[in-house]
Amino acid sequence: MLARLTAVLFIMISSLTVSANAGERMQLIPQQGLHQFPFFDTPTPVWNYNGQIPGPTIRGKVGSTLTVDVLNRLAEPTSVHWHGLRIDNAMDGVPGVTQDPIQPGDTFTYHLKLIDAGTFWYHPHLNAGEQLERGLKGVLIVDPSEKLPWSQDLIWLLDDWRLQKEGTIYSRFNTHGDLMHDGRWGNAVTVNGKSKPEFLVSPGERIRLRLVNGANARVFLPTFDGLTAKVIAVDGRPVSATFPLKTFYLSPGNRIDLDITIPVDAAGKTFSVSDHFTRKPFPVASIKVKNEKATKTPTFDTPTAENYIPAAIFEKANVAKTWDLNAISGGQYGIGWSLNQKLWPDADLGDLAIGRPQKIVFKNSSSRLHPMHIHGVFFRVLERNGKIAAEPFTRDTVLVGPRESVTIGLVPEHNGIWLTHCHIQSHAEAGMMTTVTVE
Ligand SMILES: [Cu+2]
Repeated sequence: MLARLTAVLFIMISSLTVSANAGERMQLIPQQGLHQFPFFDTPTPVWNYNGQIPGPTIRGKVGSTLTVDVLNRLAEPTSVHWHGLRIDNAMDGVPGVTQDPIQPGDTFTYHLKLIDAGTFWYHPHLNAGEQLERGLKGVLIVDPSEKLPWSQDLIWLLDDWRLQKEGTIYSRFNTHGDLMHDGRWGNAVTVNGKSKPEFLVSPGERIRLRLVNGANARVFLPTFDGLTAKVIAVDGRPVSATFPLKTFYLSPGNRIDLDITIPVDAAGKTFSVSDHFTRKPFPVASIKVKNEKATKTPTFDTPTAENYIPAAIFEKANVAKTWDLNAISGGQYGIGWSLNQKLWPDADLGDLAIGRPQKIVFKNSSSRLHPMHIHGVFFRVLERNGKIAAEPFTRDTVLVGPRESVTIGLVPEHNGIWLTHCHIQSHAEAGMMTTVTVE
């Protein structure tokens, strides 16, 4: 349906980001607004931050504290969660767990001490299926103390929308279909709010490309045709050894940072970036090389994590919690998504000892996808279906496939009550949430 409406607009984008400076105070205003999609003649009513889709890119320097005043101009309560940031529990943005909802007209001030340099993002954690889907999300970058001489630092916030012919967002959320399946998958994919944008580069450039999956439910499996993309960071932290991007399941919440050198002989070429997760691959964006003389390729080493949590420390670690993921009947929608047969807020909670290596097992007894996210910690995937998984990186969100069992290892460092949930918003709202208490 939408393909018919799609006029392929090539939009030249050099930078879509508006930044807050390190250590500064900024205001974030969730509000109603409009966004012009290329599929329609008139703008679509959305909810946004500061009048922009996506919300402003917030940048701060590692070690600094960012102060964000969130003034709620929506007609309903909201909150802001800073996905992946290890911050004070009270700043985590989860109503009912770490704070009260921010009522319409009220302001809540978040103080974010930035301890990890990397790619993060922010979004509401209340009525999240609807609030994210209507457009409330943005990227947060923590810059290292010394910047590397990348030619360009590109941010692609991947998203999808369920749009109707008349140019509006389909306004029924958590439908029977969403709940029975893998949540709300849209019919229009965007990068930074644009359809199939084209990014301009020069031959010889070395770019950092940060991919953020901000979709409610859609998993991306991005491929770069003709370019070598090296993964240098996952979920906001450097990998312990870089590797070429071949198959990385970028599930809702995940981020990957890529190191891409544009070949010096690529002048005039266009490289397509596609998604291969669904049966029918489709183009997401493209990288167009200017028809000009090659620039000198910057040479430098990207940082690697010095085995932040080596797999060996988990050999004797105990399993702190096993959660069985499955559908049960009940809850406010009739179909509940449960952790150990319990639906949030009547949840089976977890306890983790601070500073100690521990394991958690997510055992998916269902035939659906569950990208499981734990707030406030990074973890390492140790096993999938009982087989050793040697991922050379940590994460904060892991896709647990149908009937798959995933064992993770973690060393929690921050006290507090941290939400743990499926990042498919419909599943989370239908009960698939719990907490781990770290003390
Ligand atoms: Cu799920």
